[in-house]
Amino acid sequence: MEIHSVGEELRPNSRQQHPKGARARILLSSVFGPYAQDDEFGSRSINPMELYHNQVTRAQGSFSLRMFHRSWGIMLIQANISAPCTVLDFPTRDDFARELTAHRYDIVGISSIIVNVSKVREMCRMTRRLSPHSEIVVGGHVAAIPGIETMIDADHIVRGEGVSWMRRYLGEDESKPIRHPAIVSGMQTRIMGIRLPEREGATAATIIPSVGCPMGCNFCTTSAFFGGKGKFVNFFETGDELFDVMQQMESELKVQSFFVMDENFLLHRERAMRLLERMKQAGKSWTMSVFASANAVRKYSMQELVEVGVSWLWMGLESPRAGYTKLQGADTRELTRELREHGIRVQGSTIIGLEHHTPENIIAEIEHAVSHDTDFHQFMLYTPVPGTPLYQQMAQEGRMLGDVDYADVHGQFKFNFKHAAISREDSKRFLDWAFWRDFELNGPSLYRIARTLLCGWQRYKDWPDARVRERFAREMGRLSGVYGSALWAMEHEFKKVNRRVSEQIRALRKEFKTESSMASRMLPAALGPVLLWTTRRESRRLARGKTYEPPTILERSNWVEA
Ligand code: B12
Ligand code: SF4
Repeated sequence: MEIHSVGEELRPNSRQQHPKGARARILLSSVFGPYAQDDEFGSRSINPMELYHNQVTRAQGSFSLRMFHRSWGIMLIQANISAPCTVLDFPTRDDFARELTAHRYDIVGISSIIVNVSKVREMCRMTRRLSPHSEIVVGGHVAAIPGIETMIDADHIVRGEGVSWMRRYLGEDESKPIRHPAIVSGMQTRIMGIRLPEREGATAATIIPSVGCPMGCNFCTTSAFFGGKGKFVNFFETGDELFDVMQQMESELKVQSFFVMDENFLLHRERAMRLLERMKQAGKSWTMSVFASANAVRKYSMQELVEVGVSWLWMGLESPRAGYTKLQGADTRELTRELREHGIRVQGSTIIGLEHHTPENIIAEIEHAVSHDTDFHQFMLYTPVPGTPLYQQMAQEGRMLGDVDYADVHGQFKFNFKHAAISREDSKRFLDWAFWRDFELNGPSLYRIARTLLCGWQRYKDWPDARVRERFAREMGRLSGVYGSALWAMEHEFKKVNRRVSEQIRALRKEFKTESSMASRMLPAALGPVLLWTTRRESRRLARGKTYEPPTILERSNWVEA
């Protein structure tokens, strides 16, 4: 068995090639579900396969935003090889077993992150039994676990970027340009007890310009996995390349909005500005959701951000006392306020349990975080993750707790290390309190994003640049009636539990009414009570323990039946 690390990948090695080359038949699978339950394979009910409900809106009950995201890493690999390939996303164990025996696969690739290592072990075991001739390749963040080679029975374990590794393994040209797969960013979206209809073009397309981040914060696993400080892997270097990919996705998926999966999109100003130039030339009124650090955001004027189409921004807030370079010189509270006034939804991210946190100061730090009044707020425990400089440091200092199951190292449970001042039990209490406090003070995120949209609309509805005007008008036209109805239901639901929030929601609803078209103004009277009913029904379901699972998806490419 071989472990391939980022460094090794750069050297072609003929011994690493599969004998069948690009004729090899490949199965690429994510780990099996169900996920939102406690089981012996490492599923945890508090760790569902959902972005928002897992780590952002989990305390918001039936107002929590629920949706699933595909496994983009294996989709990207599939799109960039010429071998016959099946992607099996979110299978059950039975689905995986069935697929292994239904076709003769030469290669079985398993994609996983660290929490799911027990599932990888089980999938390797199943593959050896049901498809003994297959070579097993394991990739993704799970490969960063020290001693992984003794924990799972795989032929290759790949650390770092997977497309170039797989191309080399199949004897294909590694240097060929990356072909971007058409990815609909989210699916089966659900809020207030209803599943939103999935119309073509209504959901953003995911664009993956790069993996890794050169900032190299000590706890950051994505940065470390793709080379660490000063390094990252760029798939699309220039604004022109990015524009072409986005244009292609626009026509394939009929979208005008994009979820840009780049750890620090705004850090690369030259690329973003060239993209803007091309958008202006072509009259594109695109919307973009991006991740960026505060210091990178500060490289742009608000007008530039709005013109590029940034409408949703995921930004680390951490703590003003943490001393991360990415925050230097940034007053994140002021920045958040300004962004929202320009119609940019902010998703803040705060770490609980930083080195300087103590039981005495943590409440004030959480209060500082929630006082940002972001549209969404992610809270995560400070977690030394294998492969990161922080993990190395903690291991050297003998502070890693030995008996923590990897399945519980997901940042939403308890510390996996010995904190100087906060106990393991208290770490969870403070984390849960942060989510609760944000919800209690700022209300449902759905209300907050409606408020930000309205701010943007009021500021930009008569803006000289037609692309910008059109973007806000599009969103307002599509959503104002729905938001008005949702606000009506929220206002009523909160009347008894939190009068202050209910009144704020009511004031916003009135404003929406004045800004909406006649049809949208009428909608809340009909749709509002329905939403109130579905919300209450959902609350009862959740209280009974209802959870949601992503659908199993199977996609074949370059396929000819054997
Ligand atoms: C989308 C996403 C999700 C989606 C799920 C996606 C899915 N279908 O599994 C959701 C939102 C549900 C999710 C949940 C969680 N996530 Co998540 N997620 C991401 C995110 C934002 C993007 C992943 C992505 O597509 N990246 C782009 C692709 C191209 O990169 P990639 O997946 O790494 O793939 C490349 C290589 O790794 C490699 N590769 C991958 N698979 C394979 C397979 C083979 C065979 C080979 C050869 C190579 C290979 O090749 C690819 C191309 O280079 C990343 C952050 C990030 N920037 O990557 C976090 C990330 C992967 N998630 C992470 C975590 C911790 C979680 C949660 C535990 C967090 C939590 N508490 O909420 C849960 C776990 C849920 C569960 N039960 O499993 C961590 C993983 C840390 C680690 N070291 O294991 C990351 C890195 C975020 C972070 N910085 O902490 N996540
Ligand atoms: S800026 Fe964000 S993505 Fe980049 S290294 Fe730091 S935490 Fe990771």
